[in-house]
Amino acid sequence: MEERFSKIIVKVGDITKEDADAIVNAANSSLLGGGGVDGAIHRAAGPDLLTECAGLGGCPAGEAKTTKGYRLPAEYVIHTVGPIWRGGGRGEEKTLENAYRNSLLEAVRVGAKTVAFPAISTGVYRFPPQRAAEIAVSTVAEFLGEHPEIEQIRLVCFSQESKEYHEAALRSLAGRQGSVD
Ligand code: AR6
Repeated sequence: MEERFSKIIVKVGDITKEDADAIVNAANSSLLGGGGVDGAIHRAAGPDLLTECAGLGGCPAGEAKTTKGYRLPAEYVIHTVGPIWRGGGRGEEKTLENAYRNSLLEAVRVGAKTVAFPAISTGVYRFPPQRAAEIAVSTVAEFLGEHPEIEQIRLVCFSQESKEYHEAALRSLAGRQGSVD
């Protein structure tokens, strides 16, 4: 398999436990905390994370901003905001792609070489999880092709079903690229 695909790890886990250089938070545009993975990250990082987030002035959907990781094993938290699914006709797919891509640009900017992502938008924001997994895998694979300095991207799924969607997307993409490269 091409090297960039072998840099993508798909696993089931709790992202707050990941010892990556940076973990990505599926936040909302206020960046002031919430439920789901956002709540878990704030609980594990401690209150200093909220204090730093409060000074960032929010974040539009598809963009990303970085803070320190405080009590987390990760050095940085990259906060991104995925799209709220409203049927697919409002640019949701492009916004999700932008959330992955801009998070990775933040990782490059701060020098993070290992980055862990949750399945952005697939919880409270209701993005269909199979399509979200395809976008996650294709966007991070493309980015790895452009940025060899990133050593590993972990797609940390919260269920076995989510893991299977990501694995299938990775197999399908690696198979397709393998036949043309
Ligand atoms: N580790 C990894 N994945 C997790 C964890 C965890 N500890 N906890 C949940 N997930 P969601 P969204 C999964 O709802 O859809 C917040 O309130 C979860 O199973 O956290 O982008 C924000 O403040 C799902 O697959 O994020 C926003 O208001 C994925 O993480 C809103 O939710 C994303 O689910 C963002 O919604």
